[in-house]
Amino acid sequence: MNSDIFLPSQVAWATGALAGGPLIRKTTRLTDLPGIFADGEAWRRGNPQQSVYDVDVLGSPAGEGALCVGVTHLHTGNVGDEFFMTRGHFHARREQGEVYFGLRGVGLLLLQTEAGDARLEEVTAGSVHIIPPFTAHRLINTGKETLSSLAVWPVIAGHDYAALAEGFALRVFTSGQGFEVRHG
Ligand code: PAN
Ligand code: ZN
Repeated sequence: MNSDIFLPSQVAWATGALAGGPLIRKTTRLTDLPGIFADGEAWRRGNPQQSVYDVDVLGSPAGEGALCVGVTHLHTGNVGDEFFMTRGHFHARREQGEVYFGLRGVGLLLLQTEAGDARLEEVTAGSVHIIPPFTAHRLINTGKETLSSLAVWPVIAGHDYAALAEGFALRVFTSGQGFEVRHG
């Protein structure tokens, strides 16, 4: 009798598709991202209903010590010359870190300290990103396909979006076949 053995949830590494458990999906559309992109006119001209990214989260863990597992699917596209990106946030509990894993596509993980120092890490299938405590984070899709990234974070971390109302210190724009990083 194997009645004590449960089938766990599954992630398909090639696509980031999660299966085998209660899943909550949150879609963030262009209309949900006012003031995020540098070119406000281009943002207004875009289709407000266009999905920029979907986040699938497994289950609803609760309480100190519990971990959330989620996959972000950041679609390809741009607003003006700026690549699609997530809103980005600090954790409300600033001391809580997170781990991101690249699964599909190519892009950048923008990290920024509370002092405003920013840096970028390349995200590719198999990349591992340890987001330290006290560090804001945002994904940017610089590629031609959806960028999918698995994340694990403490449920108590919470999300503080307001602290970045002024935006991050770096922005990433299209440049020929590649990208260009600009300050401010
Ligand atoms: C991720 C992010 C996800 C969406 O699960 O929440 O990529 O980005 P925004 O929350 O900035 O819209 C995470 O970092 N959780 O803590
Ligand atoms: Zn986070």
